[in-house]
Amino acid sequence: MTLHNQIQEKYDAALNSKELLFFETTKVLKEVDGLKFEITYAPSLAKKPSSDPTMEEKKKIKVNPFLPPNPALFVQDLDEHSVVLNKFCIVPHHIIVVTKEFKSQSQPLFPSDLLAAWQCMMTAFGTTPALAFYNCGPFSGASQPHKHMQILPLQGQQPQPPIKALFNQIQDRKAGQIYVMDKLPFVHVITPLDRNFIDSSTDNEELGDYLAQMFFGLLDAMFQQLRKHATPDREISYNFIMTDQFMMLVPRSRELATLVQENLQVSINSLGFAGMLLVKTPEELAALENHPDLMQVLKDVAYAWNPNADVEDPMEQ
Ligand code: B4P
Repeated sequence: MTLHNQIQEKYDAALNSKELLFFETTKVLKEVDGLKFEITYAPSLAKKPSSDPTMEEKKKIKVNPFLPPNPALFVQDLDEHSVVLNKFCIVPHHIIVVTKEFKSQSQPLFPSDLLAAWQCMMTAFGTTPALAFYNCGPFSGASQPHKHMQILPLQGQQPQPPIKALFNQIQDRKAGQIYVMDKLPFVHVITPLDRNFIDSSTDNEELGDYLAQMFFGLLDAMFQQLRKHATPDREISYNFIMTDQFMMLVPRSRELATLVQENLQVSINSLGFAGMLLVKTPEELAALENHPDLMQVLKDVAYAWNPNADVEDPMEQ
């Protein structure tokens, strides 16, 4: 049976047995600087038990939902990873690719991680495009300290994440080159992937090595940008986004964005930097809908891009 079919079967069974909780949502689109942000409002998610404790408290409680995964949510074993259904999902068939052995969510992604994520992204949802993401480190929006990547099918009106519109504006982009996008007011790096190489590769080791080469090149560039634009005073957390076209990294300064006027805080994970924001209360929804500049919300939890840091930055587009 294909991974796609296994996910569908397992999802239906887990939903029926209530081992998997699906939360109804409504969406609001809000355009800022060419980025059509998608704000997802999931009111019943506010009642999810695991959304209460902080990551530190969870570490103390020492409940690891991925070791072992709940059999009702387990889909398939890969070499070093297991594919598991997301217990708390707002997008049907959302999967999590977890390491079989405990590894830290503060580690970078290695060839086997990236290969597993890529292969799942390509096969888990049939022809529906997908987005992979990794919330790395304590300020990244991650709630589980066991290493896991997440993969979402991109259904509905937008078959690509909103950030793709800005990626498309990079002139004469070349696979493997690292770019920054001048509409984003925070430190980030993005690189197009070489689909000709990937699609012609028949060797998993070669493919994993290629993806890791792109990832570590990007990580190195992210640290270079960070050194130029900020003076981080804490361990570096970051968000990673991968589609079938590109990889992107954003270093994080904090997990919660403060919506000052409303005196509210919202948690932002990697999806926020793909242009997909999640809110759980009407107050949070109103605050984001009425916010004069959603880019500032992202900047608040990232590191500000200093336009004077290096005017001749060769990466700038
Ligand atoms: P993390 O990387 O640690 O954290 P997260 O994705 O930010 O989700 P969080 O746990 O903070 O939940 P939130 O209410 O913000 O990922 C942990 C993953 O493990 C999550 O996917 C979690 O649901 C899952 N999980 C926890 N316990 C589990 C168990 N026992 N078995 C299996 N899986 C378990 O967000 C809820 C969900 O909505 C998350 O999946 C989140 O990624 C997703 N989401 C957030 N923003 C979204 C958006 N804009 N669009 C679509 N989905 C979005």
